[in-house]
Amino acid sequence: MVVSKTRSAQKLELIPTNEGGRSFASPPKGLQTAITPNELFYIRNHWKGAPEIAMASYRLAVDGEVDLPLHLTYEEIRAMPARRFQVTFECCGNGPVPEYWAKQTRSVMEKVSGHGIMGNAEWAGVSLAQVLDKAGLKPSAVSVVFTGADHGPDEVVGDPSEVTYERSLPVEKAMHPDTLLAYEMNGEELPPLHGYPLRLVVPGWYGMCSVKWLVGIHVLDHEFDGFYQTERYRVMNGPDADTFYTYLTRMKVKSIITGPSIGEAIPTGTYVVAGAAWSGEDDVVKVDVSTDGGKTWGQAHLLPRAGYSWYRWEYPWEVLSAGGYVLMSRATNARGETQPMEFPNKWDGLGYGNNMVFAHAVEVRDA
Ligand SMILES: Nc1nc2c(c(=O)[nH]1)N[C@H]1C(S)=C(S)[C@@H](COP(=O)(O)O)O[C@H]1N2
Ligand SMILES: [Mo]
Repeated sequence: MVVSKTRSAQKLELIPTNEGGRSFASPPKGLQTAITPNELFYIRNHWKGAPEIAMASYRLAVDGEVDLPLHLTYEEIRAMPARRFQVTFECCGNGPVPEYWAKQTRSVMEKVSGHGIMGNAEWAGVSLAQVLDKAGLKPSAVSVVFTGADHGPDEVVGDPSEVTYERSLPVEKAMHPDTLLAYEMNGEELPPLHGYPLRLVVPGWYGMCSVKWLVGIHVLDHEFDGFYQTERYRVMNGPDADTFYTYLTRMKVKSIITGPSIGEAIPTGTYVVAGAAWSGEDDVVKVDVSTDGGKTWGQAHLLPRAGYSWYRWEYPWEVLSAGGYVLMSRATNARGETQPMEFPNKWDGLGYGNNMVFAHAVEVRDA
C-alpha cells in the first residue's frame, strides 16, 4: 500500500483523531456551512493514506449471484447516466465521549466539539441498481458485498493477519435508485483520501457502509460475515434483550449546534443560534433548543433539506445578561423518535451510535 502524497495539503485544517494518521475530524467551521468543503470533510480510514490504484488496469468486478459477471472500466462507469445530490455522512463513532473513554481520546474529541466526524457534500455517480441490473441479480441474491482496495492488520486487534475493508448491504438497499457508485464530491473528482476513483454512497446510513476505493461487488446467496461487517459497527444490547448485538445501519435522529462554537464568547443582545439535524432517510420534524441546560425549550426554525442532506436550523436567542450558558438541541423525526438525554449504548463502552442531547457551553459577554 502506498501513501498518497497528492492531497497532503488536505489534512492541514483537519484535526487528527488517532495517532496512526488514519483519521481526521472536521474543524467546527467545516460544519457551519450547508456544504462541507472537500478540504474540511472528515477522513476515516482504517489504514494510513489511500491505496494506489493503477487506472490503466482498473476494473470494477461485479460477480457472484448474477447472470452476467461484469468488469467495468472507469470510462464505462462514467459514460452511464449520472445522478447528483447531497448526502450527509456521519461516522457512527461521532459523538460526545463517555467518561470512561481514554483521556487522550477525550481531549481530541473536545477539540472537535465531539461532532467533527461528519459532513455534508454533493455526490455524483451512477445508480448502483443500474449496474446490478446490467449484471442481472439471480433470485438467490441475499446480500451484496463491496470490496475496497485497502487492507492490512486491523488497527485495534493489531493481528498481523490481513483484513480487507469490505461491507455488505441487503439487496433492498443496494437496489435503491439513490444508492450510488460515486466518482465526484462537490463537483470535483473524488479526492484520493475519499475513495478515488470510485466509492459507494449509501444515503441515510452511517459512514462505514459507504466503501471507498471500490474494486469489487460480489453478490452472495447468504448474509456476509466479514470482519468489518460482524466484528465492528455494532452495539451491545442490554441484559434483557433477545439478541446480543444491534448492527448499525441508518443514522439515528440527531442534531448539533454549529454556532456559536463550543466555548465561544458572544455579546449580549440577539444571537441566532444555528445548527444541523438529520435522521437517516427520515424527515426531521422539529428541533427544540434550550439555552438553560435543558430546563426550558423553544422550537428552532427548520430550513428545508436538499436531497439526503442535513436540515439546517436557526434559533434567535435574546440574551441580556453576561455569564456562562449551556445550550442544547434535541431533534425529533417523522417516526416520533427523539434524541435521548443520556448516552444510549452504555453496554459495550465503544460509544458507537451516540445521538444523545449534548451540552454546549458558551460564554456571553457584555456588548
Ligand atoms: N475502503 C474503505 N472504505 C471506507 C473506510 C475505509 O477505511 N476503507 N472507512 C469507512 C468509514 S468508517 C467511514 S465513516 C467513511 C468515511 O468516509 P470519508 O473518509 O470519505 O469521510 O468511509 C467508510 N468507507
Ligand atoms: Mo466510520
